[in-house]
Amino acid sequence: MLTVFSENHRLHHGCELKDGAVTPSFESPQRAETVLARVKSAGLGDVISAQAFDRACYVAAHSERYVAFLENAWAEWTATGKTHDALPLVWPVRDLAIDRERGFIDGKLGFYAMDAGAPITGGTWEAVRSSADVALTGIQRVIDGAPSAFALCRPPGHHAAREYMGGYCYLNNAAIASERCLSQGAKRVAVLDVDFHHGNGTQNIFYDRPDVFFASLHGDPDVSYPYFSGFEHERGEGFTVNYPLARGTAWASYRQALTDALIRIVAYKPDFLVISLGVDTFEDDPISHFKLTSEDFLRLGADIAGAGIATLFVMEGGYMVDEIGINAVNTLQGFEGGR
Ligand code: SP5
Ligand code: ZN
Repeated sequence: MLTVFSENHRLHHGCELKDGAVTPSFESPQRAETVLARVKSAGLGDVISAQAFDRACYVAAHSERYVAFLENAWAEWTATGKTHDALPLVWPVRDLAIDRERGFIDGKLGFYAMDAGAPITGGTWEAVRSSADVALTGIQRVIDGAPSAFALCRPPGHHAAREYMGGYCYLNNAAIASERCLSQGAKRVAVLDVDFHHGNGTQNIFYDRPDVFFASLHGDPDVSYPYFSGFEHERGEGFTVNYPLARGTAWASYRQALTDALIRIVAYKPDFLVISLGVDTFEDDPISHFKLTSEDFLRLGADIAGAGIATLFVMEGGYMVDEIGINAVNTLQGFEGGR
């Protein structure tokens, strides 16, 4: 399987708040390097660089004003004299909710963010757009006839909605790739999100859309980030399906939900399948609580292959342990073995 990669991911290394303290983010440059090293040592296939795509490809999944915010946020932040990472500190919740962008950067950060988990640094925009280009380059290969490809995206994307960032995500790489399929002639696309966390951003972008089916398997929002979405009753226009799973979920019960999701996806008859591939379902992931083993990721890939659909894998989460490389590549090799 072909892997698409961009060295520009290294330009983004931000901070995060953990239990109230500012620390280096778990979403670190080391993650993508660990996965890339495993792609090479496992002999998965060629690695190519991302091509640059038009900004209009990002705006297909996001609003114009949100993309403009991402492009300009660092310049507006540093114009106020600050040199450290930009984070939002105030949000327009409930009765304060307005739909009018604020003029000042501190107001814009709150307006365009769901949490304080997406810091903006001097290199963030370049890394973020390159990550989207990685997904676009990968999906173009699949559109052009490859049975599969791996977009080694960083930063990840599935928490990014049409108009807000959060959870380490800025542009929604999987959604941007899905929109590319449709603009290139596909009739229907399915997105299957197997990251530990609910793909709230992807759900938001496609919630009222019959041409994109979205399924997500994730930690129950009663106890897991992002807490406010991913419940079973969220069905959109009938093309969204959520599988909130209990703390401690291991392969046997995970597979039941996966099988149900894949049956629905096959019945939908999509032209392409986009997998939001987070490996934070691993038993030793530091921020999650599922119990998948490295061998289970081989089974995950083989089950996805059973759908028999041309597939783009888009890297999402998975943190802090060397096994993220093994687990991501096991999924891809399981897929190739299962075809
Ligand atoms: C792409 C992706 O996987 N984003 C995840 C963002 C999660 N951000 C907040 C996580 C808070 C988890 N706190 C649990 C602490 C366990 N010690
Ligand atoms: Zn995640």
